[in-house]
Amino acid sequence: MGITRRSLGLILIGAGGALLAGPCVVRLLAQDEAPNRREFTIVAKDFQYSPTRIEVMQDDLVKLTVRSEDIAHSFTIDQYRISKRVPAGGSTTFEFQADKAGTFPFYCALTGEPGHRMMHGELIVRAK
Ligand SMILES: [Cu+2]
Repeated sequence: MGITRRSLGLILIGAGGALLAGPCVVRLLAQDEAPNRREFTIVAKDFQYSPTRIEVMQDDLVKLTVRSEDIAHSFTIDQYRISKRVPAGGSTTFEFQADKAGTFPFYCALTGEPGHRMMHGELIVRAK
């Protein structure tokens, strides 16, 4: 008995099929676990942010635009090491992955005028 040429061919085809199936399975899983994309715009004006509260799920990919409708401001979240300057009358857009769950204050770190210190809000990241 032993392996005939024909059955050897079938075995090889079988092995090839398994190899091809491998990456497909991985790709499907990766798609399943792809982070949700969330998009927000925060307006800074009169030493206030609006809205003052942003809520996302842990691991969401967050795209944030912060727009100033008056003077220059900043947008800072210490725990996420985010600190962005927002130009007067302009905006800044950035992305981050909300991988840490919890409530994280955001604030304006500029010091030129006392009003900046009143600018507060919070990012809420709900645990998965
Ligand atoms: Cu400010």
